Amino acid sequence: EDQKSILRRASSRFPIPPGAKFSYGTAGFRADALVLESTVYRAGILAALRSLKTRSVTGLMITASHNKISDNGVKIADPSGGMLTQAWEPFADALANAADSDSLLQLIIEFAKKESIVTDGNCRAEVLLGRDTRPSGESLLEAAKQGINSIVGSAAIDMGILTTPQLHWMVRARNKGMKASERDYSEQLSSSFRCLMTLVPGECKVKGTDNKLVVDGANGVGGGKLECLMNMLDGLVIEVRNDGKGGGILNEGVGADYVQKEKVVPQEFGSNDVGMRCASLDGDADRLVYFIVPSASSDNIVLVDGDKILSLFALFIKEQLGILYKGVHENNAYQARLGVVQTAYANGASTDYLKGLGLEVVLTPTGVKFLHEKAAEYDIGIYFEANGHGTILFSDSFLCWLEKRHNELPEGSEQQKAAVRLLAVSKLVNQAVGDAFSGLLLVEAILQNLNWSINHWSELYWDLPSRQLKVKVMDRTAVVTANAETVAVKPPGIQEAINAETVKYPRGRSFIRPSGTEDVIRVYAEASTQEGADTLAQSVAKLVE
Ligand code: NG1
Ligand code: ZN
Repeated sequence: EDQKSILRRASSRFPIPPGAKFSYGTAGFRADALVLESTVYRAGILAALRSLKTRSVTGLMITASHNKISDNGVKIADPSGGMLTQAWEPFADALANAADSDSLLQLIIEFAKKESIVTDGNCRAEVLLGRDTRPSGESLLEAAKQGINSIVGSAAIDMGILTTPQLHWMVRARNKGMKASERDYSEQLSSSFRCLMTLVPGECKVKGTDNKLVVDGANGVGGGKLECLMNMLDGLVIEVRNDGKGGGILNEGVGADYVQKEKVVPQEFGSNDVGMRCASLDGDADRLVYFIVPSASSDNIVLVDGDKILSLFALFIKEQLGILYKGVHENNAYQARLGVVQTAYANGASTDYLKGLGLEVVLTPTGVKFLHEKAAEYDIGIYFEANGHGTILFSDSFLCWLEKRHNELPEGSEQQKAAVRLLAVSKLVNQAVGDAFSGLLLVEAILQNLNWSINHWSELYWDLPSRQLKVKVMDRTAVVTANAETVAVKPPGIQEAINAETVKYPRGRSFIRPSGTEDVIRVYAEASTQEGADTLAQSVAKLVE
């Protein structure tokens, strides 16, 4: 059977639901799982074509992250392990929205021609598949496989139930010729974590259960996976709750998104946890926030968000670089460019703090693809969204220099230890995407290295009070933004109106933008008081309605 008839036959089994309109958005396609089969089938085709084009392994992940359990979604991992190249997003949209088998076929033929992709079976495509714990995942995975198999010469390799960052890590590892199983992932994380822990200054203060970390697994894939990883770690006691085995519902009253947005304790946490170090993962474990339960009498938490994780990482890395370069003449050392990347959602106090450390801070639009791309311009690029998605990227040239430097430095010297720590961080931290596990292990290792409590960390700076609202609108594309989403250029006049509201509040700041994952306009406001932030957000929301 030839390529055309295979595609025509297979695609006719996955008709697009009437009236559906899909958009690749901030993080792939997302919708109610019931309408997603055709989209996932077509994403399978896309992943196979991308693999053929790049002559590398690509990935396809089925997840809707922090969204409700009845939703699902699909995203493609590029050969680097990062997000699908933005250049292919219009094709992704066109594929997902093709009205029938004929127009789908036509699109594929034209695109393949334009990109010089040959589907004669001589070139092999390989796509790694992963899914989270959503019940709809199994049938959607089948649709993805059929999509991949619709491209002649393609192989779909099912890696099973995984966290999103595990799948991305595997794609990257495969293309680097490294071993790429889940076991290999766990070994890399646990061995680099152990390395950082052996360099904790002074005697090891470990670690009765009084120093334990309590983790909210969002009733998603992360809880169970973390329990496996835990068995390979020393010097860290973790108790996992909401691991999905106790009957709780995915992302309902639990998880990093809930904790960060609502700022209240997740389910299964409460008065017994007062003062403990707590952390929350999201449904597919690519986001991480920490929190403290300050008192038994209320549901409120002290949130230690992505901005503060970023600040801890930046501070630690800057300190290690300082030790490494001590006494070295500028001309003799590789001058590592350290950069910090945030979005407009970063709390203003965090940006002030980071700039106060003398760091270069840049803003990009929302969405990991933008932050990641920017961070990759530095030798050490640290990026985080306030919601807890982020990582640290190291350039090959810097790592190469660091390896060399490490071998030259006197054995056991402070300088060499700094080099070892930086090398360990580069292995611990997922280089493909934000990863709650590597983030968590790095936070824990740094707190140990600095001998800091979570309270000390939390008090690095005080967050400005903030408020986020969403406004349902007829057409969210009516809002167009510029300058990393800090300014609304359309509809005309709205930015002036926002400015007029904002100046009424000390330390006021506010912006609007269309969501890339939901059909809403998001409103963000911060001010010197919570009441100020709340009323500012409300008045800006009124302008949008
Ligand atoms: P949208 O819906 O575009 O705001 C949300 C998050 C992003 C990112 C994506 C993907 C906020 C304000 N936005 O995007 O940061 O995580 O989902 O999951 O949290
Ligand atoms: Zn997620």
